[in-house]
Amino acid sequence: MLVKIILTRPAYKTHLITPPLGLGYLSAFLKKKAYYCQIIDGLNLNLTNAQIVAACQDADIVGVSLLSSYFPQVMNLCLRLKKKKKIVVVGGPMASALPRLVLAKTKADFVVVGEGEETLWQLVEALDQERNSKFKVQNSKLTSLISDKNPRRFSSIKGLVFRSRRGIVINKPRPFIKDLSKLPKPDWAQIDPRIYQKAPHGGVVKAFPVAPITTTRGCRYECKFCASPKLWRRQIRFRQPAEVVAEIKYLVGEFGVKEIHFEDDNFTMDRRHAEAICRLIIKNKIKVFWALPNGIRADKVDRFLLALMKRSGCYFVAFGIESGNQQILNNIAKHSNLAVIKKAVILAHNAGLITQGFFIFGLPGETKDSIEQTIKFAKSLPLDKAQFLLLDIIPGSQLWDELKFDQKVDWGLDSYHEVSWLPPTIDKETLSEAQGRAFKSFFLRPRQIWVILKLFKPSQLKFALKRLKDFKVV
Ligand code: B12
Ligand code: SF4
Repeated sequence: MLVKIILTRPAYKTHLITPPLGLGYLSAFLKKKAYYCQIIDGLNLNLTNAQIVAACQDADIVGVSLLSSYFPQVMNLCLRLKKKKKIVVVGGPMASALPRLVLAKTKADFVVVGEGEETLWQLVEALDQERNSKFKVQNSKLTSLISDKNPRRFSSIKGLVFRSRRGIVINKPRPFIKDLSKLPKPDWAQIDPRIYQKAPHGGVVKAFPVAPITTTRGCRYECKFCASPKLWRRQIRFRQPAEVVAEIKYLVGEFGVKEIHFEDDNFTMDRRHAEAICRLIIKNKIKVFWALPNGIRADKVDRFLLALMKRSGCYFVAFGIESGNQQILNNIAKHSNLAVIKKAVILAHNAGLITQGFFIFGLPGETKDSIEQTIKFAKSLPLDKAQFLLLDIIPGSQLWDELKFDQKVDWGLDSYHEVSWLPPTIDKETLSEAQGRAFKSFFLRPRQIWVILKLFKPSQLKFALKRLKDFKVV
């Protein structure tokens, strides 16, 4: 009997809605293994959890993707799905960082830690086999098995976490997929870039539709506020540049994609990798704009690479700068320095790229003075855009562990807009008002107003206004 898998994520308050690449990869992998898989993107379709549950009526297994900023919505969705006796699997960065907590709070049957493709597939196979062994002829729904599941069938699946009669079982971690070429390209038909709102990552776009792509998995660095080091164990794997460019070609040809957003942790981590992709885009004469809205490290660019990026269609690059105070950069193990950052932003600006800087207030060691230094530093750079966020202690980050945040977290807080932890060096009022003040100080300058008017398309103005309100600029 056919196993029907639905992959989903709930709606939550955000101004960023992009095709869920992770779900696209999972769906493609399951389909390659001949399973029926459907993606219901509750966020893009703006569905209530009740509507998602109704749409999952015929599903045997429901997989839910989880980032920490929408944990309350995921808890609610999973509890509803469990009421309908679905087999529920939760995966994604937060599930990987806190599997026990996620299993307990969501009442899901399984949590998948890390890369999901192989683990989810093996789980589906195991569930299917379990059913076949128990219900040879008649029946029926996989769901009836779960209360009585045979732990041995699941204990060999690396990366899986589940409940058995003896308590929570955490299987061995799954080694990373060495060769990313083995993965089929995401199931683009189900996360069709054409049906996504005009509110992509980074806010700025030159042309729609926009498709997100990753060309690597992981990052070698160890910044304390970031989840990547724990998620990817500081290892990085690269896709073949030719395969990346073939995917871009496919997206342009089949889906009319006009712009690509590389969502790697650091697209330029390895110069040769980035360079090869640029050269292949040029060689294949692919007419596409591209951007780096997720931010790259400032020490990973040079004049020649930036010029090549521009020639191949890049028009926008964001830098993870974090602070204008060197001691704070040291405190968070950023391994970066202000002079290098300044040089990189100037080079990118001179190469004709639109530049954005990401800054975080409230990092360890933050004071009233360091906030002023950061604002001053941001304004001293030829940045077109800047984002000033309040530190969010995210599951999987070193800060989360150091501060023992499990016991302090308030899942209801608005991620990056509300103070979630207060460094002893600053008071809450100063920190809370810093974000709005920094945005105003940065953007309410004639050059920046002009830049914003130029950057946003009329069709995007609704989203731009929403963002300005979120960031307390207007
Ligand atoms: C694009 C992106 C976004 C996009 C879209 C996210 C999306 N769901 O598609 C947007 C801009 C919305 C976004 C927002 C945020 N992001 Co973000 N984002 C990314 C980014 C750059 C790429 C994501 C991606 O497509 N990866 C590629 C795919 C293949 O990987 P994946 O999605 O992780 O999926 C794999 C596994 O996680 C797993 N998996 C995922 N879902 C499921 C579901 C099931 C059922 C199973 C079994 C497995 C599974 O299997 C997949 C395939 O291997 C990552 C960094 C990165 N390079 O991964 C950060 C990252 C995911 N973001 C992160 C954060 C923190 C955020 C925020 C949620 C902030 C917050 N406080 O939590 C904000 C939200 C702000 C807001 N209010 O909206 C963290 C997540 C940490 C965490 N503990 O949750 C990351 C890892 C960055 C980092 N290094 O710290 N983000
Ligand atoms: S912030 Fe960037 S450089 Fe630092 S660990 Fe995370 S992904 Fe790597």
